Amino acid sequence: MEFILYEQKGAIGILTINREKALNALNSTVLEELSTALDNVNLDEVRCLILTGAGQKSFVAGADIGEMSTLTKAEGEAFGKKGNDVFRKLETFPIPVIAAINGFALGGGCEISMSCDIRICSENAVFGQPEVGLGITPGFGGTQRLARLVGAGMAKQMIYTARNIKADEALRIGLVNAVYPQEELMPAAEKMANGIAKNAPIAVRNCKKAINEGLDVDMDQAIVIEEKLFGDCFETEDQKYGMAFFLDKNKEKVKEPFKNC
Ligand code: DAK
Repeated sequence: MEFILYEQKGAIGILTINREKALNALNSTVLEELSTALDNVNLDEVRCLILTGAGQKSFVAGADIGEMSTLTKAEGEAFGKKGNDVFRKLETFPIPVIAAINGFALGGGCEISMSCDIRICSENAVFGQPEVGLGITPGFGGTQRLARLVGAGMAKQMIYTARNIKADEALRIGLVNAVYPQEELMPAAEKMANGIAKNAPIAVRNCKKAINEGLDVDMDQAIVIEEKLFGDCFETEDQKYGMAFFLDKNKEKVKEPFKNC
């Protein structure tokens, strides 16, 4: 692939958007390759993904403005669909995805991070939705996901003013979970990913589904979704092993990795 790097490290996978010269801006090729890379993740082995950008300056500086500048209405819609499809693929990807935001996360960059389950960033990270300054609305889910994450008032302020915010403010408003010095970001992301990967995979996947699907419906329906996914964990090898391990009073016993079945 031209713009996507993928590395599997045991039970975690690291996807890197590798278009450093353009600050990892999302053009059509990046979006297509990202979609293919997600399709190729070995879900029998990989239990958590990390998404990051190449270099130390930018995670993703947005959709490619050069490519977008000449689009017709129909082409703009097609570009938007391509982006939305891949963002949705990330959001509904069966295993958790951590965005390790290593610099600029503007426009489509902020939006792609919001399609991930968890966001952590480096101290130099900058977030913003600058679209209204370019004459467009956030088109990759920004108006929807930002409001759900940080509340409508703060999302409206960020989107209407097109003002960028720094890492500390992103932390304060709950857009990211933690901020690290640049050199500590990937080790922290890998540590978190490995921590997730060691838990029962079916249960983790079901938690992701329950949280995502439950947030889209009212509480009565959400509880039914949770019940179903809770029930689905029973009779799995992982549930039997996890509970048997707890009930076994032999303190010398070492916990085996979960088998994902
Ligand atoms: N697109 C294309 N190239 C970009 C880019 C981008 N978004 N951001 C940076 N680059 C390129 C620059 O053009 C420059 O290329 P060369 O001149 O070296 O060839 C190179 O990356 C380095 O950038 P700078 O020289 O500008 O670096 P600085 O450190 O001076 O500034 C910056 C960094 C991040 C502050 C600046 O590059 C910047 O403001 N970039 C644009 C940020 C931005 O406005 N991003 C939002 C884009 S709008 C839609 C769906 C989604 C969207 C739209 C429609 N539909 C539903 C249709 C999404 C829209 C967006 O994301």
